[in-house]
Amino acid sequence: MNDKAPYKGVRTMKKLFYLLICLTLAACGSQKSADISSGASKTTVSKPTVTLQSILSETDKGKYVQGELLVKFKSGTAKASAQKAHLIAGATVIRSFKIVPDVEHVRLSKGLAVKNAIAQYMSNPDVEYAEPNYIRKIASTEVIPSDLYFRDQWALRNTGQYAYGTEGADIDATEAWRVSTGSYDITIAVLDTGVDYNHNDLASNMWRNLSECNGVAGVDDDTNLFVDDCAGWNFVTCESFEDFEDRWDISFTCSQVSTESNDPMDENGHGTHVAGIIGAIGNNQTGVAGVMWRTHILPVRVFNQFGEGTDSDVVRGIDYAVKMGAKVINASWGAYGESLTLYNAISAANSHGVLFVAAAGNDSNNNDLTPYYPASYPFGNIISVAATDQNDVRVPFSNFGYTSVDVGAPGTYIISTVPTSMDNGYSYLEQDSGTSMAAPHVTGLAGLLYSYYYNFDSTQIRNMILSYVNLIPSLDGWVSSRGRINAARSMFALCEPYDLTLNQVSAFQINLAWTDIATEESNYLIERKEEGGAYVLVATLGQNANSYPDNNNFKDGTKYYYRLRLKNWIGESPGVHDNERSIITTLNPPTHGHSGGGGGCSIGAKQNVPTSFADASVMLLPLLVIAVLRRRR
Ligand SMILES: [Ca+2]
Ligand SMILES: [Ca+2]
Ligand SMILES: [Ca+2]
Ligand SMILES: [Ca+2]
Repeated sequence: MNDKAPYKGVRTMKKLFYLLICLTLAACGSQKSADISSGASKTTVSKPTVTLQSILSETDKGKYVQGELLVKFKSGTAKASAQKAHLIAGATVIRSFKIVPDVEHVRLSKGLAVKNAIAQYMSNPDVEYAEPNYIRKIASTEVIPSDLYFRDQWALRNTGQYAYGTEGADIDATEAWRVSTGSYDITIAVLDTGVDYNHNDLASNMWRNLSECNGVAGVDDDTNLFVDDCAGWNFVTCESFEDFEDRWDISFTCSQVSTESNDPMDENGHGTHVAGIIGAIGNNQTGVAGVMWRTHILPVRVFNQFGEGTDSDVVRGIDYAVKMGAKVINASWGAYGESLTLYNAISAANSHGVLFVAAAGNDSNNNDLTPYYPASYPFGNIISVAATDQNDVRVPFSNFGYTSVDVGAPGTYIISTVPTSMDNGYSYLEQDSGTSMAAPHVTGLAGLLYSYYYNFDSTQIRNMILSYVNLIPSLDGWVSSRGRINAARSMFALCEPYDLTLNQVSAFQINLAWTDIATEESNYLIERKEEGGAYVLVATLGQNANSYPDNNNFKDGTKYYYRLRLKNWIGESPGVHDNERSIITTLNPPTHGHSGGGGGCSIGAKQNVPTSFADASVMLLPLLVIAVLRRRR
């Protein structure tokens, strides 16, 4: 008896121990199956429970063919019963499938909505399910927005769809949008005829001075010396110029004096068209898509209803744009005659790091010989833009200049927003086409680049645009970069990998692996930090690197972060937060074939923190039981 009691106790303990081990394994096993079912490589899949509700809720998510269904009858359903079901729905069978027996592809009677037909079939006890014939498409490397007129925006994606265009003669916007579609943090000033800030394809992308919009009328709430400047500012002091011809000369006077105001509404159309090219709301099933789908456009009205303005008004506008934090100023205008005041204003914008994108002009002029201003000022922040057409040919009337014009961009047959009062809000605005429409494509790209390479200055953004163009013959010798902008080449130049994985293989090594998607890097920079610490550079690799074994004396149970940055002569990528990964180290990381964890329940790489933590605590349970057992003995 004396011997038996402790023996029985130990046996109970052992039972408890095995039970816990089993529970542990079960926990790991369930974790594993949960991981697999959420991943791509499904092995065994339990059949989804089909209800009318589950089918209808799926129906709302996809595109499908009107007037068709795929109907599955329960196996063993008599052919006559199936035919009767079709008869009730007024449907005819198009075909059936060998690989999925009992499924029939049916055509519905005219006017019967797919959802109603599904409900009808699902009420039949012989029917296992009835579902829409969904439309799928090839997995694409492009991002195609839903905007109604996007198909006409050849400048962004040219499939030869417009005016006998050439497929591929575009700025590759749909590929660039894989990296970024813009950011509300980027303010773009449109110095122009104003902008229709109420346009429904622009409104939510318009800059707002919130302290004024929510402030007191008549009071300069943000003390920027402009009272009630909620939506921008109108600097125009002359609404109409009149010319007087005398014997020797033509002189101009203002025939309709106006006073500046807090209303930058566009009365011409030009400014709204420019704004839409830069930043019409993208993917909203409405109108057009801007190069930036989201941004903040600051309307600075410096040109009157006839598209004319003076340097004195323009300079005030530049001052305002700089003061209100614009990253880029779009100047789709200019003239001959060098103004020192305009020179000084753009020089000041340059010293504030503001990029100045200027139209090269529309007079077939060589700007190297006869400068056109502001495009021809020699500042490092100016990008001077010539116009190309839908066949990647320089527009004949576009100004050029091998030293003074920088780059080409699409400028003809450009559909964009105009004030809602004109042409129902969208127009090609052919009377203004050319470099006026080319410049905002470059401005939009600058904004797109700023939204990803947020650490870059105006010189670096300018270099990213001018260095990664598509060389085109009709610009060779005509503009300094010899090419037309390419948004994808610029955006992907130093693009950080999105799929970094970490795998601890020993106490001294963590392996890093990723896909190299950057196209213009000279080096990869591997950076590591401990939780709460600062990143340190641990290695510099060459171009196209995609893995790295990080050897280090890792601390046990410590969270390490990694990120990859890329660099070349232009600069170093920012270290985008989304691309950062972390791992918690373990003293004895599981090696391949290790059985202790059971059921492939491994700790470490590719798992999120809570999962790792849960696994760790579950695995500690048996140790705890052993400890208890030993103490009892
Ligand atoms: Ca103010
Ligand atoms: Ca106010
Ligand atoms: Ca739109
Ligand atoms: Ca690469």
